Amino acid sequence: MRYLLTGITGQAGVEFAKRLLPEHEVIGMYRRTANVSFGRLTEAGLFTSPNLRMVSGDITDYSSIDRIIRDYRPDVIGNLAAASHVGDSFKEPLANLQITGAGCANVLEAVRNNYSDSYKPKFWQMSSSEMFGSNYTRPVCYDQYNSLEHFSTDRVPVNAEYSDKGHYFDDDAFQDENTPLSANSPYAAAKIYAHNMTELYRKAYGIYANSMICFNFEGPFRGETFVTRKVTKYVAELKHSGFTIPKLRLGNLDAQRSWLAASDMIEATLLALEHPSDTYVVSSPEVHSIRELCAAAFEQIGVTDWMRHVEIDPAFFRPVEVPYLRGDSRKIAQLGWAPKVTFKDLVSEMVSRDLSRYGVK
Ligand code: G4F
Repeated sequence: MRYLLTGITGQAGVEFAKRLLPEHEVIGMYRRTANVSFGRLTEAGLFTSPNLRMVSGDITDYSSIDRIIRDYRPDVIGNLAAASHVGDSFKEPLANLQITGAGCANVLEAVRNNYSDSYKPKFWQMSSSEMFGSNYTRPVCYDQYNSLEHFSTDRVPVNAEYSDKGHYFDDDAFQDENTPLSANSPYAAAKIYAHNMTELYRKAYGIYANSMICFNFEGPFRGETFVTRKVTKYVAELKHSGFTIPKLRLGNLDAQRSWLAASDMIEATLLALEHPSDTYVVSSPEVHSIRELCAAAFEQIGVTDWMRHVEIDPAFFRPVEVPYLRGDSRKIAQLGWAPKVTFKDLVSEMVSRDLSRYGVK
């Protein structure tokens, strides 16, 4: 099989390449810039793989995608390209519209224009749980679970007391494929557009187009400005420095996410491609706050009073936050998928990799 991956240089691109390259050909689309970085691919030992062909193209440029599809005729096309930092999207909202939103439409349109009786590639869009914004679904009929109501965390008072479980929400509040979408960032608004176009191209043009609504997926190749990697890298640097570096500056510690291992997200995406085209939520069942993330990461270097090393910096608060994400992945689970990596093991793997990057045993 020949896969075309847009956004090959990002975390998802490298993780997909790692999984696919031993058996498949991968065409990796990257944007040619003065300082383009293949650091992740090189560190993962993939850059020299004979099955990897890097081609330059720009997600905002329809013609380059059309050319790549015509030249290489990939069997499967994954759109991983996005300006994926949610906080940054508030600073450059229009760039997000072009890259994250219109970029997906460019790929879909190129697929449509190349589709024929003899060429029917499969497409998937990396959609995001950020698209749910403040919305969640709750069962209102507890014993049957067949009566559901949609809520918004906007209704939660700002100074609401947290429950003794460490969070405000009931354990049965969740997001699934039927939870209404509502953007809390320019990034999410662009992702909603891309998701809608994916479903539309499936319905209107009969194109095979999956929308994978992925919750936060993490791993050692996560970018350093995302909160998991920011914490695990700091922890490694702290140990390396002999506990002498300045405090770690973080924003909202109470946001909660269903952190998922990138490897589990990949298995779900590849499994979905074996089935009729559809939309799936892909999430870990575990929900943890940033506080719990810090506790787990610092514990690995023997620090329990981690707050001593952290300073709250308002610069990292977002104008609008997504406070609570807990995915219900029953639909993809029915196809036989289940996440394998626990939150604890995920954080542990990320800290270990950062410790080894600093040469700390
Ligand atoms: O790590 P984050 O920046 O990820 P976020 O915003 O949840 O988005 C990630 O997951 C999405 C899927 O749900 C993807 F679509 C998206 O592309 C990206 O991969 O922030 C996680 C949480 C937020 O609530 C944020 O406010 O951590 C909070 N946070 C607290 N301090 C911080 C920080 N986030 C960052 N990046 N940096 C901080 O210092």
